[in-house]
Amino acid sequence: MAKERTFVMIKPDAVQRGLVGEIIKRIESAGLKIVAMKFIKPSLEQAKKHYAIHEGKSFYDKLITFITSGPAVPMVVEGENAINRVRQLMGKTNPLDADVGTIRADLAMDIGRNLIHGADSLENAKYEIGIYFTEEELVDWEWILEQWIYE
Ligand code: IDP
Ligand code: MG
Repeated sequence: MAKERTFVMIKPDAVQRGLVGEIIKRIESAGLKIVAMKFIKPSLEQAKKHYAIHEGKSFYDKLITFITSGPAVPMVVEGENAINRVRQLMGKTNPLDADVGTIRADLAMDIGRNLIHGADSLENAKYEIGIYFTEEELVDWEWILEQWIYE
């Protein structure tokens, strides 16, 4: 096991629907440590960098319009296998394919309104963190509850 940092973004649909607290609650309750968080309207430049790997795909233009349409909550979270842990909490991309108990299955209806982004690899996590946060914005703090989360 390895402690990792991953990039998460609570998307504009979740903000509009008042689900920010619910989603953060699931992340916190799982035992992940928040090391950075912001409430911002992603710029076109940020969105294009973030979703560069999807450029040219059929859903790309709508995705960029959606992500830049309203406030979102980018976050950096840390924990053992944080990348896979967050992907597990999110569920599959299409809410219809996601397992019950995941954020997308429990709270979403549509692949284009699936509430949350989570990086899918260490390399992409580093890249995405760099789009939304400076090194100084990653908060170094001691979480005393950690001894009750990890053996
Ligand atoms: P992920 O968010 O589960 O990692 P990706 O394949 O990386 O899924 O796609 C990025 C985002 O693009 C998805 O979360 C979703 O919002 C959107 N998206 C992906 N595929 C489709 C599609 O077929 N139609 C509409 N939107 C899509
Ligand atoms: Mg992805």
